[in-house]
Amino acid sequence: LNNSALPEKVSDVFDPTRWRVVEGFDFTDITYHRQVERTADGSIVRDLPTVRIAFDRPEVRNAFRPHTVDELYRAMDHARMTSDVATVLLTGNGPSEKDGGHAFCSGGDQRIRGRDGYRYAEGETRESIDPARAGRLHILEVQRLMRTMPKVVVCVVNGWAAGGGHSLHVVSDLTIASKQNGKFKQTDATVGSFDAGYGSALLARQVGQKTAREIFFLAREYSADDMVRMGAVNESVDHERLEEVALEYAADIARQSPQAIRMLKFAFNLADDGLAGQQVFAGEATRMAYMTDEAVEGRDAFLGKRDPNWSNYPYYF
Ligand code: S0N
Repeated sequence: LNNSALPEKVSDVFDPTRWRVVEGFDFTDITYHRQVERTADGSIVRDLPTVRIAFDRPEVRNAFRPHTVDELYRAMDHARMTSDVATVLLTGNGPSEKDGGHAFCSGGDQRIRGRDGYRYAEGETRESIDPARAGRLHILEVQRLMRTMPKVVVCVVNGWAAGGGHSLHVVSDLTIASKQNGKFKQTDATVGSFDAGYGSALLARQVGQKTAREIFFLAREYSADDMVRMGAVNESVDHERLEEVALEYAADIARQSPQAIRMLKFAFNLADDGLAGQQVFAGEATRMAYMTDEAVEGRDAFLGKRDPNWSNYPYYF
């Protein structure tokens, strides 16, 4: 690989020697890196099967605006379609230069939330705004992509996970969090918003109904250790080791069968996702069925304009 340049150190727990910037994007609100193996002199030997997508607005505790969500979706979708990527780490850059605050993501940017449901950038008005780009609550599209992509999404909570940021960690497959700086607070109701989909219903699956209602209704602050006890976080990790441990998770995931991982992910989702979950699981099952001689016989019989011969394929194994 030619581009062996070390990327900028975007966070206090980011080790530039382990990553390269994914080329072809011009992101302003997020960063997108691919894990690499380097020689001692820094040359890249090969790509490894993990990507790191990070909110990059530490001055607002990594709150997302519509443009951030557009970028997040594009990076996630690129990771989805990169066949040798097994794991997506979703995290936040920083800490903030202004006050040193650590953040994973503080949810929707409240400064641009209009009363009409639109999100206004500075100088924009109801008349000038493009409704197709401004009004959508499309973080929910990112949630669905995280849920349906055939890769493991690990939230690496380096600081505040609040509001819509809290919901992103709930939707992810696994969460690890900084013992010292990971803080969880579901502030949706405080600012008059509510994630009445995955953000609340899945949380209740993870921690139980009473605890989920407490988290939303009281909007209190919880530590990484609290969240591990409740069952919503897999591991609380010393801050300086956070991304190292995330990469250990990714290395373990990469040792498993890709097909088994995605079938398991979709199986874990199936009951909660209803028919949409069944559709995703069934799509994989159909793809696998196409690889059998039996399915090939059905196709060949149709193309050969003859009746299929199923005699070699038992009804019971
Ligand atoms: C995260 C908190 C607890 C951190 O507190 P701390 O450390 O005391 O820092 P602050 O001084 O409060 O913040 C530092 C600077 O960052 C700005 N800032 C922080 N969060 C946001 C934000 N979300 N939007 C805009 N700015 C933010 C502060 O203003 C401050 O700036 P300066 O220094 O200039 O004053 C604390 O910051 C906090 O509580 N933040 C707000 C958390 C919140 O309420 N988020 C929104 C909750 N709602 C959603 O996320 C919507 C959910 C969602 O997206 C969604 C879900 C379903 C359907 C649709 C949607 C949708 O709306 O799209």
